[in-house]
Amino acid sequence: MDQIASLTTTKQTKCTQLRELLKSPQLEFIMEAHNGISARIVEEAGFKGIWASGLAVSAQFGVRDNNEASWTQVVEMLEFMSDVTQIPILLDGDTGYGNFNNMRRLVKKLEQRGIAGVCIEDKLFPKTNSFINGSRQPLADIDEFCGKIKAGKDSQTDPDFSIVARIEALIAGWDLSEALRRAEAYHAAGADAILIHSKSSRPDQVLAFAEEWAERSPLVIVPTKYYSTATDVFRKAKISLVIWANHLIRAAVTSMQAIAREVQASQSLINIEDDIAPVKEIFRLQGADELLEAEKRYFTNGRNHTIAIVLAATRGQELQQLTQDKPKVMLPIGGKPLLRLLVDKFKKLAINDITVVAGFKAETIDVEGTKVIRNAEYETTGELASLACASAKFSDDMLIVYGDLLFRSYILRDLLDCPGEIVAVVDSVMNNKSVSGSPDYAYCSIADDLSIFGQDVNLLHISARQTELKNKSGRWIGMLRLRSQGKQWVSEALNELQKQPDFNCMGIPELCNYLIQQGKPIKVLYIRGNWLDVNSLDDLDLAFQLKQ
Ligand code: SPV
Ligand code: MG
Repeated sequence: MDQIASLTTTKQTKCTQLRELLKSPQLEFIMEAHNGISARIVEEAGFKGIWASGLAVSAQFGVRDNNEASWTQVVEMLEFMSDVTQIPILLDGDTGYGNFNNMRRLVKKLEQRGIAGVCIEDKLFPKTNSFINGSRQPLADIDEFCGKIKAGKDSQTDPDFSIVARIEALIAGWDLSEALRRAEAYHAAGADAILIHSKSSRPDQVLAFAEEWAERSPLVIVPTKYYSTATDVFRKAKISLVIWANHLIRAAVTSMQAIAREVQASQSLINIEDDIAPVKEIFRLQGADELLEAEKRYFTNGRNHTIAIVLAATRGQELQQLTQDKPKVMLPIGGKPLLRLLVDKFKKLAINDITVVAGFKAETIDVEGTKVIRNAEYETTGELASLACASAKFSDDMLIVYGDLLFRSYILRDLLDCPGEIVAVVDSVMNNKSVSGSPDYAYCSIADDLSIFGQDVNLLHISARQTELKNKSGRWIGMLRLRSQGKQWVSEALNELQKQPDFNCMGIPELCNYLIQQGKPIKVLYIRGNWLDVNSLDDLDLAFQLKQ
């Protein structure tokens, strides 16, 4: 039942939400915001609505609260505020920015920008903030102001858009009866609520008004000056809505002044860094995560958001002394670590989400633009265990690559273009001199016909050992590409293989063979040379040539 109720609430338009706040039998509160980020902060704090304060919006523009910012500039800002929040915004619309005609256009534009209501005050354009020489400010003619309210009400298309009429009589030095006379007239003209404003430091004026008004319509107050009044007093007086009108801009000013002074004086950031929001918090408030998610969905460059998992847990014992204090992926090739060269190849093709599974001397793996995951059991486990360590990173478009691999960029480009749920890159040049180490022979359904057009070839088996099978088609180079279904197959296979006693000895070839046995097709992309895996000192020299 509760669930149904909350579902209905979330479907309400912003106009309806504001109207319900005004009509709510309990005391409600809205909080000032003056731009997009402060609007989000108000919403996150749990407020049910936002007061787009004229004072605060002017102040954040650095101008006075005297209609110096044009109404369209205000509406522009409102659009930012409304776009990033789900709660209703009540605009402090000053005097309506002109006569009845301006009011008509204002209401129309506010509705178009998702604003739930507007509060207009019975002063003259251009207005001055009520707390500056309030008693010297002339009030609007009652009939003229009623015409503005009527014009606004007649212009709205959402029946729940609210117009709040703000009475400045008490501010301007008139008495309670004038305030009530005006309230009565504005109510009759169609105002959805009355805002009674006071600059007194005590609540007496508004309480007296509330008593006389006797809930004829919702009553709104702005206790900026009588802030020390206990909130329960407002509750008892049957006030509908309290506006905390300018406290976020004031908080921001205090904080910005203190930080600016400190940085200027100390010529350093060291004293303030811990006292201000981390940059990450700004990103969060801006909704950066949502954009990353959206990029995965929409920004495909013709393909999905490809991620790379680099297996780099082994030391590279064959390289002896060189890998005593670092794994071979960190060996410099022409001044750059091998892993850096690999990462650069990825980055060149906009593959920026790169996870390295490290093991031996993992702490020495320090390549900008990569995330390192550790396989703590690297000494007793193999490639599949390392791959399983990265399973949380698996995505619908991913590469699994050995960390000691170097190749010309076109190989990766062609792999990204190659169809198939799982694609293995196979070098059909059997006597490739630049390839050392124990080869992973690939046995494929069709030999490389050297055509420039892709052949439809399936992998039948990979073996590091010579097998009886004669029809070796080439060597798997240590690079796989998985799409969504392929990723699913690999995840399931890892789960199954983990149950087997020899899981810790298994490498990617065993995974491929298992998948093939399960009837999952692995497609083959043939290449002809132009790659190497670094296994020996000679390879390091060759790698230098391939690094470009
Ligand atoms: C505003 O927030 O701009 C207001 C309320 O009009 S007050 O400044 O308290 O008059
Ligand atoms: Mg104002």
